Amino acid sequence: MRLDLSVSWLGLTMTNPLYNASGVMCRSVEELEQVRHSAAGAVISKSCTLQPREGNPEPRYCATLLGSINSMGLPNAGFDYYLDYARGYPYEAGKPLFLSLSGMSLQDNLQMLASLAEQYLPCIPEVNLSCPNLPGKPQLGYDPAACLASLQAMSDVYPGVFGVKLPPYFDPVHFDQMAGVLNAFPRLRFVTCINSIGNGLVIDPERECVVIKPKDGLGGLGGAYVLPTALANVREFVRRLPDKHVVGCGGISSGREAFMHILAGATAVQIGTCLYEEGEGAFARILQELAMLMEAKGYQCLADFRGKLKTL
Ligand code: YRO
Repeated sequence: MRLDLSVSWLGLTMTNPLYNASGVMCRSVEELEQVRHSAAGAVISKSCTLQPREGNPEPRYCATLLGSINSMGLPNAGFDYYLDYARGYPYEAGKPLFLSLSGMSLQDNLQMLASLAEQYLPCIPEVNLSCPNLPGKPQLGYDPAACLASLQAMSDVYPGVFGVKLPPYFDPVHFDQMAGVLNAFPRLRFVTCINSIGNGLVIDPERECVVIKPKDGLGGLGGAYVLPTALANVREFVRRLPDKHVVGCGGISSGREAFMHILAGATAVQIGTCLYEEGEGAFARILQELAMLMEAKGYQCLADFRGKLKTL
């Protein structure tokens, strides 16, 4: 039986549904090239700002048995650096490039999108909505009215297809409100669920101490901690965004979790914590495990089970 793991979406083809989560193995050209030369089906760059940033003091990432916590503080080489990478990107090779944008203000996001728009580069923007809004306000992703206004402005300056990276939501009303906002933008063709679960606190009882330095130890959670939240967000947005794609991100460390995300309706899936811990060999391993699982179940392509999660 021949397996077809390919994904066709946004007018692009990926040989398989796996790629890196933005933030992991994608800050330097060297890292981006590691992902490009791996078994991954696409590449996404670290969220960038107009100016390069050093990010927060270290330690700013820590892995535990169940996942990871980070407060990186948006370390990145600056928009122009990733633009240069996109300019030289060998698009023909069939491994799409996504460029993650996370401006320090709406004005910055508009400037980056306008710049992208005039250059016709072979990459698709994923706007990180976990970006600072105004002091005293929550992150953009947790302020639907601000999202609506920002997406309107971004959609006005950028004439192409784009996506957004969403934080996790925990209330049906918030799913409904966000879906209402997102559905107002037809060129917003995909949403990636989820960013890390914000402001967790990992404690080392031996040292009686936090494990990362920024924010007195608070940071975004990833890995096994977040899998059920990620699956819920994928499934709930798939239900509410019938004309868009949902990319799954959160808690994938083997073929089984990749399978669960696709069963929940994900078109493609991103690997964060597991990639950070294991390196780019994770793509070939997880892909092989997904293929074995599909074979055992008699599925020949992803569409055979995508979104087919059963309820009781
Ligand atoms: O600290 C980060 O760079 C970071 N970590 C995450 O887990 N998700 C993110 O979106 C980011 C960048 C954005 C922000 C959290 C620093 C505002």
